[in-house]
Amino acid sequence: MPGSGEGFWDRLRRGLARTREGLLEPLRGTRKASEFLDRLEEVLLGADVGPEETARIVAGVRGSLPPGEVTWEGALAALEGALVALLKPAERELELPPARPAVLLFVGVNGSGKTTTVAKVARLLSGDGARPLLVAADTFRAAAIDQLVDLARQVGVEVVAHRPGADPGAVVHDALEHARAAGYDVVLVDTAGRLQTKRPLMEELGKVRRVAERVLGRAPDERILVVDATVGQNAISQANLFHEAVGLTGLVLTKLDGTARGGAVIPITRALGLPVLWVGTGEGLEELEPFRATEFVRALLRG
Ligand SMILES: Nc1nc2c(ncn2[C@@H]2O[C@H](COP(=O)(O)OP(=O)(O)OP(=O)(O)O)[C@@H](O)[C@H]2O)c(=O)[nH]1
Ligand SMILES: [Mg+2]
Repeated sequence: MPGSGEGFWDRLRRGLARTREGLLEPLRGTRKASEFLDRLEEVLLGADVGPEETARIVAGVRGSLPPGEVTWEGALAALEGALVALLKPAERELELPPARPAVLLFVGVNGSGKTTTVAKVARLLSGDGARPLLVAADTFRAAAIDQLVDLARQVGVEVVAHRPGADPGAVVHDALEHARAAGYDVVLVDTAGRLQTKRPLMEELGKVRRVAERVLGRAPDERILVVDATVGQNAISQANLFHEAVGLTGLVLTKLDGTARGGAVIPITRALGLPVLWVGTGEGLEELEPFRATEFVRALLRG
């Protein structure tokens, strides 16, 4: 199994390998600051960093490079500093509120990695000694329910599920009542990514949020958008729709291992003003890392 026995650092490094190669290979061998900056602009745009943030990074690097000849180490250190400065504000660790159960709602487009991420987060929370309960609120496909039930078994946590086609609001209602009565610490709600029925997805998600408000007297504590990093900057327009429906509080960026466009993390978090809680670096259930700007950038550049 890829990733087993590896630490956080190894998984992150491996997960970012494709982005790293795309970013650094074209820069190697540059001697002049001006040449480095020109090539840097090209590779950042190619890594889906976006024009605005690319300009910001290039300006940051220019400010800390001596004019004329540069060493590879000096150029790398300047780039590292500029990237960390940009990403630091996007760093936030999950903190569960004192109220029990805490509720985390996971949303996102079809195939972005929601169900897998729910299981990965449950695994992390169990490891920290919390008692998580999963909720199969993607009732549209039987396979979606089976997938969550199967992952829950692998992670060793409980799951509440209804029949396929059931009302997602009703599943969430039952799960929250059960979690409260049985003393669960945290409820993780997996939702549908696409509905081909008459029920529009955003309306349904809004309803799930309101059910939680009715049962708990507050909105789900986190409304987390799961974003597939391989779609790059397209994620920004998707995110706006989900933000309108549930009021997002954070992001998870998945499939960083499968893309050379990991640079999209920069425009995505900046455009949305949302923190990144975790990054997914593989299909394995242990392949989810908390997002820390310094380590992320070091793994990206130094591998
Ligand atoms: N390589 C890689 N694959 C991932 C990662 N996260 C999820 N996947 C894979 O992406 C595919 C879709 O994941 P799901 O968790 O089913 O996605 P979803 O958002 O629940 O999909 P729907 O319920 O159909 O909307 C699966 O094959 C996962 O194994 C990741 O970080 N890296
Ligand atoms: Mg799913």
